[in-house]
Amino acid sequence: MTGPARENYREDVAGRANVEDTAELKAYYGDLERFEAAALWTVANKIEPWEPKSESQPVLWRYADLREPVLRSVELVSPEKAGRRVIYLNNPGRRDVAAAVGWLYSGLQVMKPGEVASAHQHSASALRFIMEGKGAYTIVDGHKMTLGENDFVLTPNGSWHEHGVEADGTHCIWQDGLDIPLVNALEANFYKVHPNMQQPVAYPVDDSSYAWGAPGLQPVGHDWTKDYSPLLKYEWEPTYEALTKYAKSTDGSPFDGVLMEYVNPKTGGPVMATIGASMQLLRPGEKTRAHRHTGSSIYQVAKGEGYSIIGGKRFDWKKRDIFCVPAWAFHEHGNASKSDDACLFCFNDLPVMRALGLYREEAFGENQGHQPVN
Ligand code: GTQ
Repeated sequence: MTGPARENYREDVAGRANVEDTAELKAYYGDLERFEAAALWTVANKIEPWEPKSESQPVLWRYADLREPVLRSVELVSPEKAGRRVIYLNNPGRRDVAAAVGWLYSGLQVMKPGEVASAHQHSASALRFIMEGKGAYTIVDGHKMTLGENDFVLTPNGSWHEHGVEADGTHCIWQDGLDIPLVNALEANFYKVHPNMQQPVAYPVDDSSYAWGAPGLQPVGHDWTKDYSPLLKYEWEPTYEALTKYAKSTDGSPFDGVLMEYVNPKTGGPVMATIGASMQLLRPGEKTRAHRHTGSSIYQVAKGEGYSIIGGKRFDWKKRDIFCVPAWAFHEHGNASKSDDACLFCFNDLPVMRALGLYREEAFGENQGHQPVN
């Protein structure tokens, strides 16, 4: 028989596949192949690992490395030609699906004053986290939002959205986060360009935050009929204030410090069906314990400096750096400063894990028995 040797993933553990290759079996596998079929026992141990095995590597993307190349793209391509001028984060283990980690995509988008990107919609859900610049805005289904540093904005799946920078603004850079790889894996991705390339602003600017952004209060008689969150922009100042106030009343999580999730005020649940987001505060000198969980996360340092140990590797970070935590990788965080707090913005696919009944979590040193016993 010609062709590449067929792989046979054997394990010498009771209950696992362990069939030796014989000439007769090899011929049999060849016969099956002709009918687009194969013997499960040759791949069972691979497709049913004892525990999740992420293809993704832990990566730190330093802003000091990326800022210049991102700005250089402004001279090299126009948003008209590029569609969107974005430099995306390409995890070495996930280049085939353009993921930053797991099934999540992320990129740095840059626009100069007066530029606008064309309005579009897609089945992927998206968010932005503003890194630098003045005058950035996003329009989502007619709701225009002005954006400043560390503001977080949603562009839910199916919504018409576009981004721009006002003529009197400065160069703006923000992080995009999308579930493009997931939606492509599910083979459910559609894309449309707006028929007029741009959409009209249909409501007072920042109306979404004015109506829905007050903590603990909701507008009465406001008929919100869309299935996505009516709050589309989460500003930095109230977020930081909420964290510092919460820090006065809690020891925080041993794994995450003082952690708050951004929520859809209508449901109290995650900001989008497939993407969750949070901001966490590490107190001066705080070091967390290590844990791991299913689901992938991408962090951006919103404030301060420190380090994270991810899958046994140490990454030292400072403001605007981005790093990822692959599924089921142990991770812990530390604030390097003895006097200032540090804040980490995070987005993740935990809502998918939870909705599908796949969420699992484990503290370091408390192995719950996923390993082979012999
Ligand atoms: O603006 O919706 O970085 O569709 C990649 C794909 C941003 C967007 C990206 C996108 C967007």
